[in-house]
Amino acid sequence: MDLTFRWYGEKDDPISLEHIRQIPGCKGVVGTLFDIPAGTEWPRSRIHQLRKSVETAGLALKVIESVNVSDDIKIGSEHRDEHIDAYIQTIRNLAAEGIEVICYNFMPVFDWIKTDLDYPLPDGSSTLAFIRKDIPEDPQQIIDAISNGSSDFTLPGWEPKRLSHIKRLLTAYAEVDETRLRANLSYFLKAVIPTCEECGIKMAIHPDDPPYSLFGLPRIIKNREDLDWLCKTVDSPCNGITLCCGSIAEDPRNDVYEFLREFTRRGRIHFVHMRNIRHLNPSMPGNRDFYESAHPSEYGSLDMVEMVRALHEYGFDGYIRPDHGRMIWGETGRPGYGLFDRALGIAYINGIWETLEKTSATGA
Ligand code: DNO
Repeated sequence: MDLTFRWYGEKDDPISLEHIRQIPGCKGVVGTLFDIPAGTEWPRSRIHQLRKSVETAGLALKVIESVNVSDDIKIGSEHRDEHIDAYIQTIRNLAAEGIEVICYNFMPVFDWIKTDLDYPLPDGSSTLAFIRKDIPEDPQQIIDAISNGSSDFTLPGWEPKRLSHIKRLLTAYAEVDETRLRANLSYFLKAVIPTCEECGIKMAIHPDDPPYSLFGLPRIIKNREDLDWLCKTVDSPCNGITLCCGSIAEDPRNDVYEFLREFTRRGRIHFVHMRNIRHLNPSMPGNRDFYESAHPSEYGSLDMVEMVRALHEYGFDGYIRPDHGRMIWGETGRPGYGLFDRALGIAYINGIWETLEKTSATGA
């Protein structure tokens, strides 16, 4: 298991590689080429440059988050084969630079959705939150809210250029129901997984966040059945999962501990986003509002030791990154992606892992 830290690149991230290197236990960076639009090949020279800068800082670059899948592929438009060809070439280029895991998602239009990027907590920090009643009727309003709340940073999955055509995009998805979206994901995987097998890259799908439909858009990676379907649709160890604990646990019917155990046992979890969330009013039937808490168990609704134990018990040997962090100690930056709280997250996860290693070795 290696702990990693998401980094958006020299031009796009206020956090430096030098600072990331000083986080105890952090072995690598989860990188991206943020400026390349979905559907376009990532040139090998750009990947090489990124790898060199990460390695020069004493860190490893083994995971990419994300190589985004274009809307044309998700919709199944006439351009999808062209875009899939570019994706396949990107896989080859990444493999040639030593990348092992590609995190991606198959969520239509919107990647993750939160209603508040600056939700105040009693200790004076702030965090991301999802309050159902604050989801507007008009999707343009959520685009504006996210863009206004993100302090001039582009957030992953919320590319202003792509979303500037929101009406056109939603119309293009009008015919895409769950069945069709599933068929399109299957088509994509059948096309790319043979290349992954050939060059040793693992695809790791990110679950839907939140794990249910909003704005009438289909959601197909939201529960145990969906993950089972994914594994079976192309039955290859290269066709795997980014187990985002927070996204899965947002629906209290999902048993995140069981998912971690089951899919690690099956060798299908290649990457984990570790985060804790606190459900708001959990006793209210059907209520799935929550905020992203500090990592330690006592602050949220999830038992972090049990989550790490599930991975440890089944010999997880992939990559973990702390997921979003709160903004603490006066830090400002890309919401969810500051330095301090995520660094605390790594230290905490590392401590749990070391304890499990030592106690399991001595049988304590
Ligand atoms: C949010 C992230 C997602 C994730 C993508 C993967 O902060 O967890 O944007 O990177 O869904 O493609």
